[in-house]
Amino acid sequence: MPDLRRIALDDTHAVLVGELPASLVPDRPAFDALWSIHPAAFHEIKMHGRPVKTPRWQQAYGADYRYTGNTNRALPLTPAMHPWLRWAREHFDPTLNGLLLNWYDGTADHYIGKHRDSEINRVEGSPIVTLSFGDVRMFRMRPWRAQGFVDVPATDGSVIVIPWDTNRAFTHEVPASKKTQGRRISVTIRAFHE
Ligand SMILES: O=C(O)CCC(=O)C(=O)O
Repeated sequence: MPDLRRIALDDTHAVLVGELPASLVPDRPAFDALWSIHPAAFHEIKMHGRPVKTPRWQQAYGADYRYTGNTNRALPLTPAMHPWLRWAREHFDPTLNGLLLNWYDGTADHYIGKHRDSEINRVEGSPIVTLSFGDVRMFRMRPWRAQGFVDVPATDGSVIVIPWDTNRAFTHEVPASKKTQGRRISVTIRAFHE
């Protein structure tokens, strides 16, 4: 098990935070290569029945992901992605099988709004593992339908694990900020039924 810090959100819920081994953190050329494969178009979701383009690029790999009224059709994993999935399966849950990448361009104010991850077709009890590369951004946890928040810095090479029950009780988001004008890529890893 990697060294993980437990950040308590209330009496029973927490997120776990740690670091990827340095060998799995992309160096600058590898980061640029990963950045270059972001989709040309923004993924479309449905909000209140209307099509809305997500304010960041998103692409599923390995397993389709259905959320907010649409399906993100998966591409095959690239060679760079296999070691991340292998590592997450070994340390957190062997059923993890799908990646969703998010590309955030700080100069374009990219963000993800508060949400709980969809449970459609996900393996009950499995965690969401998020790897962060590039510029630091805040990963904000809020209690579902209550006030307050906890910010967890998502630094280059960090790992944030959201257990199943925490995703039910807390939303997460990555807000835009004038202070963060760089590029960030998140690799989010989930377990889906085949
Ligand atoms: O980019 C992140 O760290 C969060 C991504 C996220 O919340 C999601 O893919 O559901």
